[in-house]
Amino acid sequence: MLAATALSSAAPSPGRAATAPAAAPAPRPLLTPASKFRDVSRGKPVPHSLKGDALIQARLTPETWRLEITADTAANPAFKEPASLSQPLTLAEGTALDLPALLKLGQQHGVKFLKAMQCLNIPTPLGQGLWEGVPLREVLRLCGPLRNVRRIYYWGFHNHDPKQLFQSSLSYSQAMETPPGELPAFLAYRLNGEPISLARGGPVRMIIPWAHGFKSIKWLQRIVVTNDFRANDTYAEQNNDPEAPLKTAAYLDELPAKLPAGQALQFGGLVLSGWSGLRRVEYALDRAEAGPDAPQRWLEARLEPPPDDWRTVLPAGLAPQEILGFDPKSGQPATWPLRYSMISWSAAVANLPPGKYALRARAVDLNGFAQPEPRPIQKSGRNSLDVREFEVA
Ligand SMILES: Nc1nc2c(c(=O)[nH]1)N[C@H]1C(S)=C(S)[C@@H](COP(=O)(O)O)O[C@H]1N2
Ligand SMILES: [Mo]
Repeated sequence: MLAATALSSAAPSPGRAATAPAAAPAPRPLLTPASKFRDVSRGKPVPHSLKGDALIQARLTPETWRLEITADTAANPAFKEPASLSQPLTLAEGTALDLPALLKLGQQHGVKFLKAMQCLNIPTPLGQGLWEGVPLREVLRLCGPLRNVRRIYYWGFHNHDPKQLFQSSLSYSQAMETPPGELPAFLAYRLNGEPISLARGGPVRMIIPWAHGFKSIKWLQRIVVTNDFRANDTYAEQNNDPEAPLKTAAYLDELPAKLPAGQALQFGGLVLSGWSGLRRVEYALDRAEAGPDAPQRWLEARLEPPPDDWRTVLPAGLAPQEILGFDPKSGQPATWPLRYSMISWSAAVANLPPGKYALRARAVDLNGFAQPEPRPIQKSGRNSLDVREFEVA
């Protein structure tokens, strides 16, 4: 372990400033431009590569988009009583929901919030957006009284090929009820103030605020209410926990492999506030020889504060008061970071003696659990500790 004097959280302290302090990493923009999200899309061809008539046939243009909502009536040993709904919305009967009708519903029931998109299986977040849409429960209400529904199944366009189906599900209660301060499951049609691009799953995609990306089905076209109590998620077939909520996790940016002696090391990354919230981010700097099992001295890093003026961050014309998770009076975020969103963190160390080092970072949640606790099973959401090795020469 290193001498305490070699370490400082935040900026190097004045008396021990490094001779050549490198600039602190600039915080990442809070909103990722739609085109800069990392893409996770199945399909051959991937739906967002379709063009012209193929796109129209796929009903993936704003004019042709339709959503069907039906009940699951196929014989099923898991049924106690088959589910039914009073008013199915179908293409055959010309009752399927179109985009103008969904947007109209949004004028009355629309929701907006910031959410990080994060894959259960990829170690870095895919992007963060301001998503807008209509709670799933309001869309289900269009179908009149539902009976014997225990789960909601949904999927998107998949080239009319059952083998390409990528589906997901929620319990009926998850769709209909929202605890205070929580965010509802919803059908999104805007991202960062713009219509959702085809690449991001538009015209309409499901967004499940508390979940990993696999619940947020893109190119949404079908909802089925069922009496089956089981999750049908395609992701469960690959040993993933289909009910896993977003994990609180810190991510460490790449570092230069070599650092001249006497220069301060500035570092940082992103931290995602998941299901269990975020208390702080910590880092530990050790001699590389010490190995991962050596006792580590964890020091607190600096978290990016909320912006002074949200109007410089949000799409034009949007007030923070309108966004879920913000205090409707003050326009300030009710928690920081906002639930299911990510911010930047940073720290610096000065005066490192020459040698090889290993830098680790972790998040500590609101229950006091340090990443990757309390659950070590990574197939319920990757949150293993990031390590970066470098040498001071
Ligand atoms: N229709 C459809 N929706 C999908 C997927 C898919 O392959 N097809 N991938 C899911 C997974 S696993 C993730 S992590 C997110 C990624 O969202 P993004 O591509 O907008 O970053 O989309 C989800 N929605
Ligand atoms: Mo994913």
